[in-house]
Amino acid sequence: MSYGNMEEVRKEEVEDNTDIIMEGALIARDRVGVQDFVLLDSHTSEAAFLNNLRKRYQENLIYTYIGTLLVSVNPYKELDIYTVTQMQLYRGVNFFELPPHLYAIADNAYRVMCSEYNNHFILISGESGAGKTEASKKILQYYAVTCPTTEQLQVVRDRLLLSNPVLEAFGNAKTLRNDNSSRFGKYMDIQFDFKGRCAKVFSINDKNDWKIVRKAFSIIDFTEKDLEHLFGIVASVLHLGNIQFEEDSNGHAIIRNGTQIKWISKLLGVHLSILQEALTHRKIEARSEEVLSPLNVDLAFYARDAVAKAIYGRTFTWLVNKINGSLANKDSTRKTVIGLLDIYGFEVLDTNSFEQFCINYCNEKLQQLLIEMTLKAEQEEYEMEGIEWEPIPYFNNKIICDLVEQKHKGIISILDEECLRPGEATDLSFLEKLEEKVGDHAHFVTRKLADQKTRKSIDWVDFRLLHYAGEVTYCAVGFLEKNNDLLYRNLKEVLCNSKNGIVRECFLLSELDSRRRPETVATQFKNSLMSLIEILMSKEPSYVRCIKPNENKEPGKFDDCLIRHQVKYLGLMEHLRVRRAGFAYRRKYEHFLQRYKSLCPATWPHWHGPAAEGVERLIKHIGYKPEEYKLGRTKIFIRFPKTLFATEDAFEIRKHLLVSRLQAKYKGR
Ligand code: AOV
Ligand code: MG
Repeated sequence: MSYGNMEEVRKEEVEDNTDIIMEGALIARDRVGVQDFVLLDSHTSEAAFLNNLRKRYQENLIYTYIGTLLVSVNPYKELDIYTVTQMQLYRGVNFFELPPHLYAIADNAYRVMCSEYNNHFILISGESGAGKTEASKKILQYYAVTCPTTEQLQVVRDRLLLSNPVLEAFGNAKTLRNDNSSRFGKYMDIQFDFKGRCAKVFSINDKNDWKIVRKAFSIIDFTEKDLEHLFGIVASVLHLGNIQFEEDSNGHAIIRNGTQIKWISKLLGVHLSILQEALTHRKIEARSEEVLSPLNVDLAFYARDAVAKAIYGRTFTWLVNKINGSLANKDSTRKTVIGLLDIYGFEVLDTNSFEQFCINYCNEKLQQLLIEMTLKAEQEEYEMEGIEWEPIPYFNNKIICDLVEQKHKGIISILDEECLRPGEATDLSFLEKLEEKVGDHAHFVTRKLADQKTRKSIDWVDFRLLHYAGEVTYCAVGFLEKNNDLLYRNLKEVLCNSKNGIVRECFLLSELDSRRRPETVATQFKNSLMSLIEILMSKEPSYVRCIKPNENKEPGKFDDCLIRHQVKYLGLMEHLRVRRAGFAYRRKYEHFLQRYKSLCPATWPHWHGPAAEGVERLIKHIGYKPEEYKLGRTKIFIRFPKTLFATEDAFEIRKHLLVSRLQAKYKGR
């Protein structure tokens, strides 16, 4: 862009500073790489990409852009880049003027939201241990500290922050992949309004210790009674895990040691002998009679685990609902939101079961969303707008999502069908059905099919899915049971009559009357994913892609092979290619003109012709060069961010000028 005509509105120092920054950047570039992959000199090879990422990582520069997408590599050590001073630095600054940072992404989402009055979301993705949860917490802290808010919204945000340690205390666990692995997905809406008051600095200590969790509970409206009941539940679940069974002379299960069960009955407020009976018997309805049938040891262990899982699972849901309730904003004036999504990352453990299947399916869906909203949508838009474009090929993982979720044909449907045949179906018959129905799918392998498709051996109870992020072998054992998640009726009855208020809220008597078959776990999971995707699709996206640098949680270790694999499956190279060939920004003619019309005498204060023509006049006046933009059917496409930023700067200066003129005029009266 030539700055010729902008000089009247653009301060000299701005340019001078830019020059200094640019010069410094060039000198540093050799050592620390480029901060935006789009600026890489060489052609967009994977080697150059990795090289740049490695250089930066070794200098503790863990963030790099691809256009407006942020790539983050987990440092596995504390860096001094999350201070309040740093937060203030990123406030209101144009994207590329400072080193890449989560704060820049957060700030940018906030500013676009303010200028366009629309809702946003920040999607943080990457595999287990890549740093998603840490990133989401840092973004939340950024908003809490820097964004102006009303007192009422501040309360909601403080609660949102405080809900984190509580949810983590209940929803995280150590896994092979991550010491603090999220076992639940979390979607938060951060609400904003534009009155621009009183930013209050809120100091955050996210050490997940007990005191903080206790304190957090009291702030998010938990009473002492709630807490007593909640901790009673946690303790009872731990005791349940210690219960052992042995066989009596008839081969029936009996509880080995009476101490644990006494504690449980006390903690849950249920009758001891009824609980004992419920853990070792099953109530069967035969005609109009109810018969108690004793369980064998295996079934008793199953009942024990099922009840522990049900109590913990439902209590967690109760907790989330309670927190959501305390976050609900009673103020009815229109608010815009920035949604923050942090889920469990793609994971491959030594043995992968139904849980990994759900987690990896969820990651598959989010990858699909990202593809739909970036690679696909972007290229389709060029075509629609009549912009010349050489299509860039990419792997679309929709085929894998379909394999899992398609009605009647997908893995979840097949699993659900098997769950409808109690007594007949087994995990193995499920495996056989899979072979029969999806055996010839390119992304599905079992032992029967292994020879044709892969050389790696596979056990006879296993099936393998070729996910976007790599192959995962799932052990089919337990799939039916986990998907059904059946709790014996008499155990439910015991819990419905509990004196523990939370347990009673979680197990409603009405459930016992209902004859309707509850939805299976996989179907519930699929449905909630679908509604999440729907919510996200209605918002403007920003992306953070997290990369895990090594398998040992070791600071500073950059494992080339592991990182190359992630760069590949995250589709970062394709993203870069689309970015490099494409346009960083696009705006509808109407919006562009509305915002910048004051920069050109022909369009200010009103332009009466078609918006497209107004924009043409405007950019001619401010001196856009032909290679900097293209005009589509309904939008202007701007190739480089710096062009838009220069325009934005000019606009800001112009605005101040106009305001001060106006003020002078009023004073003069
Ligand atoms: P995840 O959320 O992506 O995994 P976390 O955010 O829990 O991963 O990160 C794992 C660990 O990496 C953290 O406990 C920190 O020790 C370290 N870490 C991550 N990001 C940073 C950072 N910016 N600075 C310093 N240390 C960091 V999972 O929840 O398992 O998918 O389901
Ligand atoms: Mg996490």
